[in-house]
Amino acid sequence: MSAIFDEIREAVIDGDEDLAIELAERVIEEKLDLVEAIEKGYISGIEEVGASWKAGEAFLPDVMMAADAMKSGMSLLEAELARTGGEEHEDKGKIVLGTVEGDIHDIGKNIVGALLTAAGFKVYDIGIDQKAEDFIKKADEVGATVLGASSLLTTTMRSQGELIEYLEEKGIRDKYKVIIGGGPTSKKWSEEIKADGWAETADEAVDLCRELLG
Ligand code: B12
Repeated sequence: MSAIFDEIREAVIDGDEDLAIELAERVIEEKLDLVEAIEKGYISGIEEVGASWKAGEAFLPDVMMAADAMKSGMSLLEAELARTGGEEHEDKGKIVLGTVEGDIHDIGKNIVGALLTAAGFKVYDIGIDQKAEDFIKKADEVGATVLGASSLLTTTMRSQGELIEYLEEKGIRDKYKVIIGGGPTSKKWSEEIKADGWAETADEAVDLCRELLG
């Protein structure tokens, strides 16, 4: 069974989108563990590519192709997770998740979304480059009480603080729990901007939401 997870990992590393999709379809068809496929296949692959880039061994197009392969494959598994896991735990809580304004990185956010969905939360992903207003608009529309903001750039981190300032200005800070994450963020930063929580990894993000919504 683990052979297919290795194949997924390799497909992501090679940036082979068609294969990444085909393998996701096989995982669903063969009723394999969806979370295991995400973690041991797609996440493991993209981590490897990220490390290669950091070490100067991969180029930007390689990273983009790998990200696209991961995204396409994972989107099928996420839909399946929502279909099979969503209903029985639908009372666990609603979370709006997005990448802040000016930032287009979404790999980490997508992983967080996938694991939260797998844990039984209802996740509304508003995508990349999102303003404070966009988070709140979606939360109001669906009745979500947690806002999750991702940032991967030191230049866009401040938008996480601006989201909280916006809530304060509108007098609705108490309506929501704001959690943040992403490469350059830290517990110290989350305390500085008065966020309700920070997580270093997607697993920790799940624990955090359990604490906040439990
Ligand atoms: C992939 C990547 C890209 C891809 C993005 C593809 C995509 N669809 O996301 C592409 C090639 C498009 C890209 C573009 C750019 N990038 Co880039 N990119 C990366 C890279 C290699 C990996 C990031 C990543 O996906 N990591 C893997 C994921 C799993 O980790 P993660 O995001 O941190 O998420 C985890 C946790 O942080 C947490 N988490 C994440 N979000 C959230 C949210 C919540 C609520 C919670 C609780 C937790 C949480 O859980 C996740 C899972 O465990 C990093 C380098 C690196 N090694 O980090 C650079 C990096 C982030 N990029 C960088 C830069 C500079 C750029 C560009 C500006 C480059 C350019 N000159 O054009 C542009 C940005 C354009 C923009 N406006 O956003 C810099 C940022 C430097 C800085 N200090 O600000 C980095 C650090 C590279 C470097 N060393 O210089 N990039």
